[in-house]
Amino acid sequence: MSNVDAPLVAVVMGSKSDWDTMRRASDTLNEFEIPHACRVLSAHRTPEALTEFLKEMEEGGCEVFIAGAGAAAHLAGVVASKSVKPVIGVPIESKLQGLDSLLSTVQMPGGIPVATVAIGTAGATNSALLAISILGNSRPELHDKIRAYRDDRAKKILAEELPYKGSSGAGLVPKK
Ligand code: C2R
Repeated sequence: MSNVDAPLVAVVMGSKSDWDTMRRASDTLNEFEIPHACRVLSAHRTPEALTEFLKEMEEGGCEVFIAGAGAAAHLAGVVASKSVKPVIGVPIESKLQGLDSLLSTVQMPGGIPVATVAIGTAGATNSALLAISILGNSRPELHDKIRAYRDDRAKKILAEELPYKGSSGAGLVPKK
């Protein structure tokens, strides 16, 4: 999946089974109108195709890579080994609740960094926000959009109502 403009962000994932998580990254990039590409590619299963894709993306002007993988998750580390662009790793939930994915992604030995976000959908969304924040260093309008996104979320939170009403300070009582 890719959109028509040259991708500024490339999202790779180790398996199609990761898409339900990684689509949150794509959705967020779409919300900010960031041209991006999404591909299933694996460091273990398709190493040559991964190398080719990374080269193609870099040559096309891609500025940030996002890599989502589960279990023995080498994908983000391998992407980082092949590019000096920022690489953001998303640990995918697994049979071990994603702890294996998290540790394999976050514990890069010194020298080749992977910026690792939270396990699962929160991490996928945040990977896109972080990528947009990086792109915004040379595109101030994107930082403005991030501020607007945060303001919007803050307004929604402040408008939330719980099914309880505060009492005169003694605690919370159920709403009538
Ligand atoms: P399947 O569902 O296809 O069996 O994949 C994928 O990211 C997925 O979460 C199970 C899990 O294997 C992961 N996978 C990796 C890599 N390639 C696939 N961790 C890799 O290169 O790191």
